[in-house]
Amino acid sequence: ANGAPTNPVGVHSGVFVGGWSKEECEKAISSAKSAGYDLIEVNVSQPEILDGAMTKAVLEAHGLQAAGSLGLTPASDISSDDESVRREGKRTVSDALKVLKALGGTYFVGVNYSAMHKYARACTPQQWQHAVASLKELTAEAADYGITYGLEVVNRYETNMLNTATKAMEMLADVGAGNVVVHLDSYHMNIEEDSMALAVDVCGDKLGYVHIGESHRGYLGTGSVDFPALFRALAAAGYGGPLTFESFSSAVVSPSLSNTLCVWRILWEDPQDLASKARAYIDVNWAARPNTVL
Ligand code: FUD
Repeated sequence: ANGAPTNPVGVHSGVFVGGWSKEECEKAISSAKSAGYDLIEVNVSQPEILDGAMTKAVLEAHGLQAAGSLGLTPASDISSDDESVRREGKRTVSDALKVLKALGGTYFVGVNYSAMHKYARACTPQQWQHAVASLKELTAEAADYGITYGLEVVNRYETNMLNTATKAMEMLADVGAGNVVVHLDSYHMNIEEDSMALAVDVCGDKLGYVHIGESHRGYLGTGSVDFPALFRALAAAGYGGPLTFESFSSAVVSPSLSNTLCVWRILWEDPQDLASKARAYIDVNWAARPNTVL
C-alpha cells in the first residue's frame, strides 16, 4: 500500500508573511510548524535586511529546516549583457548564500539564473553563456557552504531562459557542477510542459527540489493541476527531496514578490487554514496516487 511521502514537506514563507522582521519570522516559522511542515522556504531576495542568526535561533526553537529562494531583478540579472548588472547580481546571490548558510539552509532555489520578469525577447546565445559563467562561480561558492543550487523552471512570463525541464537539463550540463539541480514547480509545469510525468522523467536524479502549487496558486485541489500524475511520477523516480507548498494571495503582500508574480487576486485570506489543508492534501493524494503509468 502507498503511504504518505517520506520527503521533507515544506511551505513558502509567502503563505504567512510578506517580510522578515523578527515578528514576521516567528509568525511564519511557528505557523509552518503548527500546520505540520518540516521545512520553511525563506525568501532571501533582500539578504542585506535578513538576520541569519536570529532566523537560525527561531528555526531551532521550533525544530524546522529551511531553504532559501529568490527571483533576481533586471538590475541584478546574472545573465545580462551588461557586466555591471551581472556583478550586482553575483553580489546579491553571494550575499543570499551567506545568509542562507548563517541560518542553516542547504537548498538555494528560485529564479537564480536570470531576472524573474517578462523579457521582451527570446534568450540569446550570449545571455545563456553569461548565465553559465555566472553560475559556475556561484555554484562553487554554494558548494563551499554545503548548499545545493536549484534552478527553478518557470513560465515564459517570468524568464526567457528555463521554461522547461529539458532546458534546465541543458543548463546543468553546461554549468557542470555537482551541486546544481533542477527545481520544478507544478504551477509552471502546468503552463509549459507536455506532461507532469515527462518533465519529471527528463530530470532523472538531477531533480532536487519541487514546488507544489495549484494552477491559480490558491488552495490545492481547487484548480487544474494533475497532482496524482505528478506524485506518481515523483514516487516512480524515487524523488527524495523537498516538496514545498507555494501559494500567493493579495491577503499577504510582499513588496519584493507580489507585483512581480502578478498576485492580484484574493485566493485565500486565512494562511493557517490554507497551509493545514495543503499539508493534508499532499499526504492524502500522495498515498492515493495511481501506481500504473498510463
Ligand atoms: C515564481 C515562483 C517562486 C519564486 C520564489 C522566490 O513564480 O514560482 O518559486 O521563485 O517565490 O522566493
